[in-house]
Amino acid sequence: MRRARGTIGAAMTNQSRAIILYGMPGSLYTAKVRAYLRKRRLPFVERAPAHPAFQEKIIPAIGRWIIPVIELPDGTIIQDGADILAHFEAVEPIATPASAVLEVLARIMELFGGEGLLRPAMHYRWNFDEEKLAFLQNDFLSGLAPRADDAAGKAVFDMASGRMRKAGAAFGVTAHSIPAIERAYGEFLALMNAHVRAYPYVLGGQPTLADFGLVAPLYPHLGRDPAPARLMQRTAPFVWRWVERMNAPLGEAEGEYLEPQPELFSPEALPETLLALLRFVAEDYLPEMAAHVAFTNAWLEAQPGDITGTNGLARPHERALGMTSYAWRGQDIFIAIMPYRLYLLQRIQDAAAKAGPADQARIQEVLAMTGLSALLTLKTHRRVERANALEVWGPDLRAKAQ
Ligand SMILES: N[C@@H](CCC(=O)N[C@@H](CS)C(=O)NCC(=O)O)C(=O)O
Repeated sequence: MRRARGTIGAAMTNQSRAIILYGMPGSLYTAKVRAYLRKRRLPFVERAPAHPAFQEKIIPAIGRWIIPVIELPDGTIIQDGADILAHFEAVEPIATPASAVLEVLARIMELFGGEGLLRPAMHYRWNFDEEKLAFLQNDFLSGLAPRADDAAGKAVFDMASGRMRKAGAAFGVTAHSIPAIERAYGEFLALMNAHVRAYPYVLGGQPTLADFGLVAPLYPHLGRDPAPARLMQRTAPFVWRWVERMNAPLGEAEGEYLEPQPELFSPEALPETLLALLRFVAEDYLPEMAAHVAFTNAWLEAQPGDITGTNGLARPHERALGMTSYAWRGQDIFIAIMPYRLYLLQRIQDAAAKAGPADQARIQEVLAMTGLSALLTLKTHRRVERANALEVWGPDLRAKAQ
């Protein structure tokens, strides 16, 4: 007994030196960070945002309610999935391929995963109430107000879920677009299923930014929520298993790939199943990024004063510039324009720009083969930067060029 108590005591001391992850089981961007910390075997404790320290310390530090947030043992606080991963990748990369060709592909799938799959994520989360409203309510309340009584809990859930239902509309989920969303997601699942049937991860034997981006919607919304989880198990069982694998430390969930796996694919020999996924991204998501860049450039043009270092909007925490429509799979859909997506797009372009000549040629070849060449040329007149855990505009690049 004494020994056991000692062990627990030691574990708790270790916990006080662990990273703290503020997040929720059903949160999309938390899933990216949690999977990364687990794969990397970094000790962490997950705290619900209902924890008093979130109110007392985190919100004042970052200025708004948002998850995921990590607090490092030295007190450093970081918000944003991509920035959290970048923090650890700067120490020693585990998810950023050494090959620039693969890095570009990883970052494309990271963008598509976290941002391009929001339509099916929001649709399958919020449009199956009969089957899952009780599940969602429990899930939300356990993160937001675990001690609330029924009436207070219902009020908290109604407010939070109302916000999220509105967000779905801002990503283009409407009665009109739902049939195409379901068809497109079905196509995606079939392609991803074929790929991970043969390989444990998107770029081969190791998880990269591609997998961490994709797990963001594919675990909490699409692989864990009742109705879409069954759809995934039934129609794409290898994707479901990949989701499970993404939540395990590296080495613990690859047993079915009997042969030793190459760390990552050779950029010269990319499997057809991967190229098919990239072609899907070109068809499904490239038009949305083109709409983002076109809208943003017109918006930047229309700004009267210097917006450098700010988001140019009335409130510093606003995350959308406005709404626009564009043609997606033969129908006009209406979407919010989010500078955060440009931030991730820039990272693809930066990875391509720093590549040597042979890699640049191969990057262009692969992107041309998959219909994604425009990803390298779609640029806004100002870069999106991050300051104080918010997206802000960098200097006007045209002014500098003149
Ligand atoms: N770019 C951010 C997005 C984070 C985000 O949107 N988090 C959601 C939960 S998954 C949230 O906190 N939403 C609260 C709100 O918008 O009020 C990241 O990657 O961390």
